[in-house]
Amino acid sequence: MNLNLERLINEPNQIGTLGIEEIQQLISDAGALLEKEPKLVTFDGKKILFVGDTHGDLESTIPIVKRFLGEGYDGAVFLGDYVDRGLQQIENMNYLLALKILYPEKVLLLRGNHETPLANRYYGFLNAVTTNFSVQFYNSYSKLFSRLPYACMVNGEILCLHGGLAKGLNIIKQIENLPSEVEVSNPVLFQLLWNDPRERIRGFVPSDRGDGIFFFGRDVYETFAKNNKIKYMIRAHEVFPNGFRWYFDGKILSLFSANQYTIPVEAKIAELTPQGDLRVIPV
Ligand SMILES: [Mn+2]
Repeated sequence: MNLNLERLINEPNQIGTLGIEEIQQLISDAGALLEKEPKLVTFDGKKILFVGDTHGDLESTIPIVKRFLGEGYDGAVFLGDYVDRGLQQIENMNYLLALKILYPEKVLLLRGNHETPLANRYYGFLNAVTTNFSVQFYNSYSKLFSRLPYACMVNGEILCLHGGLAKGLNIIKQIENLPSEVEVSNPVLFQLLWNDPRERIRGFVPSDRGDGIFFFGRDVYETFAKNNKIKYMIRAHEVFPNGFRWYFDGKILSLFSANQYTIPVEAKIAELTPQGDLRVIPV
């Protein structure tokens, strides 16, 4: 069996017609690629697209991918949270896996806190996969999720990750040694996927998201950025009605890229322009 990936990307309505064997092939081909990727990916390019949470909203992912393919981008960094909550979680994930397999060097899929069984048990993906396929099949996805990279350094100065900085993370290279866990137990990894920045706090403050999750203040970010020579951080994980927020006077860009969500959102993505600016773009 040979999937026509190009056709799949160009005719997204095909993605909902895939059978279990075809999806298994997507998972295994993407898994083989991800197994070779480091947990901290380095990526260089002049024109790069950044995408926040899509949460099963294939209707938002399609125009984003179309833009990526049509406008001469050197790469696209997806910041995690592809599944849970939305109407087409399986389709959204499979569509992005097909894109990754077609453009393995240009497309980067980072892990979000929703690429874990902990989130999938409560927010819909486990249910979607078991209803349509089986519990065993869900395990193929969760194993794949454990292989996703945790962060990306773009042009040596833009740090991309899903959630935020973590207690105990001082040097960016530490991310390289974080484990590939299906159930996330490493506290630094857990916080990378779950933490959020906050403007008017100092240090780390417990988050209302749950145990072991923290808000981090500007002081935490500035120390980390100085020690690791980071110019910007781009992350996702938080929803805003207008789809984005700049934290700490333009140092951290937070993106949310699903138009259809539990609240109305004007979804946004961002691009690094060849001039070196970060530009926020509507989806
Ligand atoms: Mn998230």
